[in-house]
Amino acid sequence: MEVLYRPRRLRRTAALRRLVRETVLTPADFIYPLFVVPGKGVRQEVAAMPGVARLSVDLLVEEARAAWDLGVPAVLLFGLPERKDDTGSEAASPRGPVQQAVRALKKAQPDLLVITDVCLCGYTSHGHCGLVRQGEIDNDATLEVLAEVALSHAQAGADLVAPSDMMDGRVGAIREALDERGFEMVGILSYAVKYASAFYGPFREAAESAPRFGDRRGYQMDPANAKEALREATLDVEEGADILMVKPALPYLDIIASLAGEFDLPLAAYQVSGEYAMIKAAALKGWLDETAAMLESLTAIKRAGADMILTYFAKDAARLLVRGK
Ligand code: PB1
Repeated sequence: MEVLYRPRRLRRTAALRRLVRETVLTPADFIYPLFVVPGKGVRQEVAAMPGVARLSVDLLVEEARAAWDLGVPAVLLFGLPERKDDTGSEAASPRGPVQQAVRALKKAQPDLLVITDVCLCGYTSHGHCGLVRQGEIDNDATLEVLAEVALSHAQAGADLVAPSDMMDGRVGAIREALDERGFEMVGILSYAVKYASAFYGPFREAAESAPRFGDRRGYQMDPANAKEALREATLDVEEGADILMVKPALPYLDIIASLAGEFDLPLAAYQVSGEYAMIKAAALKGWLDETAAMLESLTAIKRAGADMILTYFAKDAARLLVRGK
């Protein structure tokens, strides 16, 4: 039988495969999530996320600098406060761990992009992302608090704020507050399409942020819904988001592709803690090649249409891409 065309001609050697490769990862694609705690010299390993630790500001600056030196351009900060209360009042404190880390990072590494997570779940005693009134998450009351939190990050020097709460209207509320107080140049990386995912478990251990009652299905999206993602993203674009995010990533490549095709704003995807932990756990068991699985997952997320990827593998992946090991 005559072979009409031989696709294998372009797979014959590594050089040919590299020549025609359609998706290429670079360290500049990555945003490195970091957990900051009060104190000095503090490093608390997160059991469910091997290689990830909660760090005090001094050690966090070192970690961020190491990532920067490997070509990672940005970090995303999550704070664990000294104390939690029903209203998450520590979240907007200028002396909070995140606010202190922003100032320290900007001083130590001015060109590093510092992005801050804006939410209440790490600061509230009940662990929800918003204020709780009569057992319900009070959406509009939460907006005012989120705006104050975002302002405190902007005042500390954050380049972008990233609201991960999934309250309706939070992008508009934060945009208005930032503009009113002269921070019109601080951008919003919105967790526009964020699903009520089972893949956040390890993060909740790391951030001590699991909800004490109920769950997040009253504000995070139903994993079964795709069209709803377009509605959510459209709202955030109209409210002034500068970057859109889909989260989680690998279980939602269809959603990433859909938003990439529909919107012209930069698109982020978040490879969440459970995606990280799965690869780490299988590798520790000897069932998966960690490096290969990590790079394949990150390549898939970029191939689907993500312009940037939030990943706990950022430093490891950058080192592999730059040094080959
Ligand atoms: O890596 C992760 O799992 C991230 C989890 C994510 C952080 N933005 C949320 C997890 C959750 O819903 O508990 C935090 C929501 N503000």
